[in-house]
Amino acid sequence: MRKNKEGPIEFPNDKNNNLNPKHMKYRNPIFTTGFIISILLFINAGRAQTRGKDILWYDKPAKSWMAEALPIGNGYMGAMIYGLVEEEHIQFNEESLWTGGKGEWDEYKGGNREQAYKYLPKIRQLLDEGDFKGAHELANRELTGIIKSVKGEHIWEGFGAFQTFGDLYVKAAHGDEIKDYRRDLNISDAMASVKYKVHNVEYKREYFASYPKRVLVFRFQNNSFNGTDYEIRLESIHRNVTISFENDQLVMAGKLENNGMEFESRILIDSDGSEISFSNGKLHVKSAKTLTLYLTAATDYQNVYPNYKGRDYKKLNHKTIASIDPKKYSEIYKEHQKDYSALYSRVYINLGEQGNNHKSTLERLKAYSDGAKDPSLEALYFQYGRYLMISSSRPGSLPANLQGKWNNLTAPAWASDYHANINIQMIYWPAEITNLSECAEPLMDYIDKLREPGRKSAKDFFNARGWIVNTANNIFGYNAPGWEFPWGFFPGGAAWYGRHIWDHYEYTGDIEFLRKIGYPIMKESALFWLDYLTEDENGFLISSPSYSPEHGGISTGAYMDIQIAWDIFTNCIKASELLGEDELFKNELIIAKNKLLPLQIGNWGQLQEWKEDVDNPNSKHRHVSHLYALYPGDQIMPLETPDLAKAAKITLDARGDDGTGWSIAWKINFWARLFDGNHAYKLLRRAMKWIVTEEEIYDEGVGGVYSNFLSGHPPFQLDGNMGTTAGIAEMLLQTHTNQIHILPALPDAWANGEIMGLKARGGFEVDIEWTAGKLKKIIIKSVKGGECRLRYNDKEIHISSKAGEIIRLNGELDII
Ligand code: FUC
Repeated sequence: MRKNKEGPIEFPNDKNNNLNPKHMKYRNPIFTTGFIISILLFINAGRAQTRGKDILWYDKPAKSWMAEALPIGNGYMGAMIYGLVEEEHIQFNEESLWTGGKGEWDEYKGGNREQAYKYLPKIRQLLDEGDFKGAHELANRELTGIIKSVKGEHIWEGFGAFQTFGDLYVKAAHGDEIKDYRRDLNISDAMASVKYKVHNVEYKREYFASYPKRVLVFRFQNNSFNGTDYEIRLESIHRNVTISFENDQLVMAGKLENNGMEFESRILIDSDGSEISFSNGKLHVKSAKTLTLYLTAATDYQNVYPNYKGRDYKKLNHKTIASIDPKKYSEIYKEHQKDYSALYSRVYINLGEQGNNHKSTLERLKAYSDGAKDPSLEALYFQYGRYLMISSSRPGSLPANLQGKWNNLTAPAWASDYHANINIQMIYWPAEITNLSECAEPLMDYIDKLREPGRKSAKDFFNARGWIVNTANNIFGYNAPGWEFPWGFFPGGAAWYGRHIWDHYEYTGDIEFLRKIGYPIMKESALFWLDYLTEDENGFLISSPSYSPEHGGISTGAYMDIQIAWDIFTNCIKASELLGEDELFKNELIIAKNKLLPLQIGNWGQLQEWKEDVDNPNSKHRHVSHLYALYPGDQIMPLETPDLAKAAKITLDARGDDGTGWSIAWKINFWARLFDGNHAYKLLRRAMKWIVTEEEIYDEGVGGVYSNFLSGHPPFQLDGNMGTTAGIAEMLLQTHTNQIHILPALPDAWANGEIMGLKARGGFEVDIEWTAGKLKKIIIKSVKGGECRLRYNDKEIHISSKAGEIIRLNGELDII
C-alpha cells in the first residue's frame, strides 16, 4: 500500500494567491536595485494576478448533467463534475468510444451507394422540366446514404453515436450538516474545485484534466484529525464490462455490444489512508486525509480508413499510468497549469466591471437574462468558449464533436457527431482569431483523414474527382449524403472545411503546412466542384441538384453551394499563386469562378437563397446558409459590395433575432460583419439568455445558455458557445478584407474596454483599448513581418513591419 508523504494539509492555491511580506527586510544598494527589478517583475506578475482569475461559481451541487455539471477536458477526455457532497459523481468520456462502423454492420461502407451517380442526369432533367417533386423523390431514393436502420430518434444503426464511457462515484463518510458549500470552475487555470465544511472539518476537492499526462485528476482532501473513509466505485451503462483492482489501479474494461469496440479505463489510486481494500467491485479507503485519483482511458479505435481499428489501447493506458508519480501531485498540476495557461492567457478581455463577482454565476446569469448589465459576465462567456476549445481539441486528439468531448448518453442528440453543414465549422470559428491555432490542428488532421473515404463518396454519388463530406459524419468515414433529404444532402462540407484550412494558413503564416497538407486538401475539394457544377440555360455554373442546408426543397442552385464553390476556388487560386504551383489548374479555377451564377437580390430586396426567387419573407428558419458569403466567407463586404450587404441585412431583418443556440451565434457574426455593433450586441444578449431547465427541448426559438454556461440548441451543443466567442471577437477585430479593421462593430454597451492578444490574418497579434466608445490605443505585434494595413472608422494606414516588431498607435492611428 503506497502512503502519501506530503505532510500537513495545505491548500496550494491559497499559497499562490497571497503576497508574502518576508522580502521587505534588506537595504544593500545592489540588492536594492535587484529588489526594485524583482518588484517590477512582481508587479508585472501581480498585474497578471490582479487580472484576477476567470471563475464560474455556484453555491449548490449540480443536479442536472446538461444544465449544471461543470466540464473539464484534456482534448482526449472529458468529464462532468457534479460536486455532490455525500457521494460525488463524475461522468467521463474518451473521444473515440463510439458505436457504429464496420463492427456494427458487415455491410457498412461509409453510407456509400455504388454508381448512384447514374441517376444524376434524370434528376437534372426533371429539375430542368420544373418537376421538383419528381426530382426530389428520385434523389431521396437514389442519392441518399445507406445505413442499417433508423431506430427511433437519434439511433442510426450503422452510423453509430459518440458514447458515454463511465461514471465514477466517490462517497465520503461524513455527516450531512453541510456549511459553506462552494463549487467552482477556474477557467484561467482549468481547475474545478468544491469546498464545504461538516462540523468544522474542511472538505476540499480539486479536479483538472492534464493534456501532457493524458489523465483526469481528482483530489479529495479533508483536515479531520483521523481522516475520512472513502468508497470508490465505477459504473458503466455498457454491458460486458469488468471492474477489477490491480497494482493500486481500479480497472474498467469492456467491449461495446454494437460494434465490438474494446475499451479500458484505469484509475491510479493514491492516498495517505491506513488501508485500501477492494470488494464487490468497490474500493474502500480508510482514514484518509488525501485521496488522489488519476484516470486515463482509451479504446482500440484509430482514425485509419477503412477499418478504423487496431490501436494498442492497453499499452497506451499502461504507459500513461506508468508516467504518473502519484507523489508529485503538485508538479503534475503545475505542468498542467503551465501547459493550459500558455494558451489561455494569450488573450485578455475587459468589457467593464459591474462588481458582481461576489454573486454566483447563476445569480448573475438570471439577472442578466432579465436585462441587467454585466459586461464582465459577457467577458467571462467569451473566455469560456476558449476554455472549452482548449479542453476539447489539442494536437493529437480528435476534433471536438457536437458536444465537444462531453456526453452522458448512448443515444445523444444527432449522435453527438461531426455535423458538417454549420456545426463543426462553427465550433472552430474562435480557434484562429482568439489565438488558439494549435487547437485547430486536430480539425486539420481530421479533415486530411476524411479525404480517402470522401473520394469514394464523390465517385459513387457524383462520379466526380476530389472528395466530399455531407451533413452527418461519424469517426468511421461516413462521408456519404445522409439517409434522408433535404437534411442529408450537403456535399459542400469538404470545401467549407477548405475555408478553415485557408484561415489556418492566413493566421499562422505556416507556408509548409499549406504546401504539404493544406493546399492538396483544398485542391481536391475544388476538383469536386469543377466536376459537379453544371451550366444552366444562361451558361452560368450552378449546383444541380442542391438543397440549402435543411431548408426548403430541391433546387438547381442553392446559393450556399455556389458561395462555397466561389470561396474554395478563390482561396485555391491564392494558394497556388503563393506556392507557385499548378498554373493550369489555377486558370481552370479562374474560368470556373467567373462563370459561377452571380448572387442575386430578390423581389423583396432580400439576398436570394436559391437560384429561384422563392425566399419566404416570413421564414424564421435557423439556417441562413446563403449568408455564408457574409460570414465566414468574404464574397459580401459592406465597403466592397454595399448592395449585396444591404440585401443580406434585409434577409437578416426578416429572419429575426431568435433561433437555436448556434443560429443566434451565427447572427452575431453576421451583424458584426455588417458593422452593426448594437444589433450584434442584441443577439449576444439573446445568445446568453438563461435556459431554465434542460427539459426545454429542441425548437426553433429557444436557444440560450444553461446554468453551467454551456450553450443550448437546446439540448447542449458546443457550437453556440464557440460561435458566440467568435462573434465577440469579430465585433472588435476583423481581418478578412485584407486589412486589420479595428473596432468594426463596437456596441454602445461597451463604452470602455480592452482586448489583448487577438490574432489577425498575416500573423499579427493585436491589443486594443478604447474609452467612451472611441479607440484609445493599439499595440500590434508583427509575428511574421510584412505589410500591415490598418483601418479604424474611415481612416486607413499602411505600415511595413519586421518580424517581431511591436507597433504602438494612438486613437488617431498615429504611431506613438
Ligand atoms: C443541423 C441543425 C440542427 C442541429 C444539428 C446538429 O442539423 O440544423 O439544428 O444543430 O445540425
